[in-house]
Amino acid sequence: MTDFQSVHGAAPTGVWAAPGRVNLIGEHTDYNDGFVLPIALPHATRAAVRLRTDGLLRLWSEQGDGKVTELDVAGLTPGAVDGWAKYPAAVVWALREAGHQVGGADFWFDSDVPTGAGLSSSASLECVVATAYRDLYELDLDAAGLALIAQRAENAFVGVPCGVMDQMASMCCAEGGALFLDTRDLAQRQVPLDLAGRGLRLLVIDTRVKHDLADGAYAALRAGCERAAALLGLPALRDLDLPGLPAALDRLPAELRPLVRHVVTEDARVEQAIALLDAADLTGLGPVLTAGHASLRDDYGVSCPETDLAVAAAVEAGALGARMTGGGFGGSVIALVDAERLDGIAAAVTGAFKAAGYADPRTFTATPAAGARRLA
Ligand code: GAF
Repeated sequence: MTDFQSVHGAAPTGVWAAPGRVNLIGEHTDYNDGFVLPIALPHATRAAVRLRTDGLLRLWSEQGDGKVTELDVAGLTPGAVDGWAKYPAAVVWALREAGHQVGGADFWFDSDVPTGAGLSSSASLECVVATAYRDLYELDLDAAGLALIAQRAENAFVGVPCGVMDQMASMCCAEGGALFLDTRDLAQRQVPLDLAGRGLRLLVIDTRVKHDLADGAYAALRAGCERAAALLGLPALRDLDLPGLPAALDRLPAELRPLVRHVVTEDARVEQAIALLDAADLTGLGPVLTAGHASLRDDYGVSCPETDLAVAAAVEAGALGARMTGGGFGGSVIALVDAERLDGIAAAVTGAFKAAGYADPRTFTATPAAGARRLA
């Protein structure tokens, strides 16, 4: 492993970390002004940083190609930076675009957030840069403000029209809890999630089917939701509730109905999950997760054979519930399981993948970890 000093020739000023996430429930609701319920993963991107006075951004990653990427912050333009370096560059660009007087820096990155697994590795990279810059440049931005900068970076510089969930999760989650977030006004509540105390585990199954949100499918879904809201005369699909759903569906063209049904029922599932967690009924969460997966598969169309198989195999082997997490089109599945059944369920999923001729999934358990922070 290379360290900051050997890459950049001096000691860093500090070290920061920002985590990846899994979302418990509330998928494809964030760009509809709806509710989400993510936890931060123990997996994080770490950055050692030292500011520069010459306006250069010099970026090096343990997971990169062994070369320093050098960029002039004044010349940063959307679309002009390729590969992983576009994420840190995007955040510096977004900060400057928002009027913050920030310049260059030397960065050393190291991440154990799996990439392309739907676990928000890019948001963790954006958020660690945003947090380090906030501290080093003493910017007047709170965690939610930094999340909005990181989202703007991803939307306008990287070119992915994502909602704000991943950046808010990476910035605002707290150890031991899930983040109940209203994406309309960013009102948030930390909801205790003592899985271990209840003899439960959250199994994460990375199907290793790489998802790529920049490929257009995500943007098309988002556009479909916005068109449906406009046809219904609503600011966003968030403004439709379960009782109003049947009449609203009647007013929409057939191709938009399943999208709307997913978003409205998914917001209701988040509220159901919150009620269960508030009542300390963690096992009751299981069927809500599985219902969420069925909706993403049958109505929203963002699951894939591998995520469907992981969910089916986990539930058949005794999981209390399971669903894909994140944007979909591959990526990861979460399964809520009794601790003593964890190994058996992981083995059953791996066995089902083998039998289907799929690559071995990567499995690990997730405990709710802390959001972005300074380490040293
Ligand atoms: C991706 C996006 F980045 C999020 O904003 C969210 O829409 C999610 O997909 C689906 O819930 O992770």
